[in-house]
Amino acid sequence: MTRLTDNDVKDIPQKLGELEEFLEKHTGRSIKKLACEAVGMWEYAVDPKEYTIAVVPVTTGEGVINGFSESVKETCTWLGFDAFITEHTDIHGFREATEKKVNIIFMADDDDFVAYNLQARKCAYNSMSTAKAYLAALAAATDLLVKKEVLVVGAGRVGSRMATLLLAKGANVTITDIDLEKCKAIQKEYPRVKIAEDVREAIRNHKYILNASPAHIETEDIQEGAIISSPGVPNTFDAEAYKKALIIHDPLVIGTAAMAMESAYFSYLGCRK
Ligand code: 2YC
Repeated sequence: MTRLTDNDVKDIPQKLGELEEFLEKHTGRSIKKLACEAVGMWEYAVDPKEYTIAVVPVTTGEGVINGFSESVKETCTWLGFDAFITEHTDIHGFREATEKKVNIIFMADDDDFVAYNLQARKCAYNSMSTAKAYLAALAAATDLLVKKEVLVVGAGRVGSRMATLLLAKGANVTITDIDLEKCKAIQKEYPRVKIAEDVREAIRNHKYILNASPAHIETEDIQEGAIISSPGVPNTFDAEAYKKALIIHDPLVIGTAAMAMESAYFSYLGCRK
């Protein structure tokens, strides 16, 4: 999993308004509405004010990313949740959250990023929620995906989820990755998924692209008027690329918003294992 840097997240809280305006303009959705649509929930099924969310900083592995917990907390607050960052980190922070009887705990180490709903005893996962959210953004920006040729760049956790979700939306899906074996594994499971062996040629041939890879997409390969929904970090699109195409990107907010809505929705659905 690609790890965010302090620089990626440092100004997320003060840029939430700008992201919301961008999404309203290009997808017709607020961050909250897009997140709800992504996870298949009715926007008014849950009242975020009724949910308390604790964000627990985790110091394992490569350690805390400055601004990460703040960005997660501010995203949840933006959605209307009562969110805070625990005073303590790691297990002590987890304990603090449980003692404060929160509904949802957000935690991320170097391998996983989850939103655990204590009442429903169920997790929302960043890779799945992000895949759904960026797919919903592409669908909203292109009116409908049925029968459209969509390219998924990257056959990792997010990309493979995007490919299967796209099939369910009736799109014609092509997947590409420098690691052909990953593409073949997906095609084995979902024979309708086409494989493009030449990544750059695939990008030149597609107007609709879901970018789930950290790899750089060359501006010269991007079609005029392309729509690229891109959770991939680092975001290496240059000004020229933003002129040629509609590029929907943010390093953390849209995925986190989908996690928060999905996790809260588990309570509404009365999930009980
Ligand atoms: O600050 C902290 O608590 C750190 N332990 C957070 C580490 C997050 C590592 N994961 C990532 O940077 C990426 C994000 C794009 C979301 C999922 N993985």
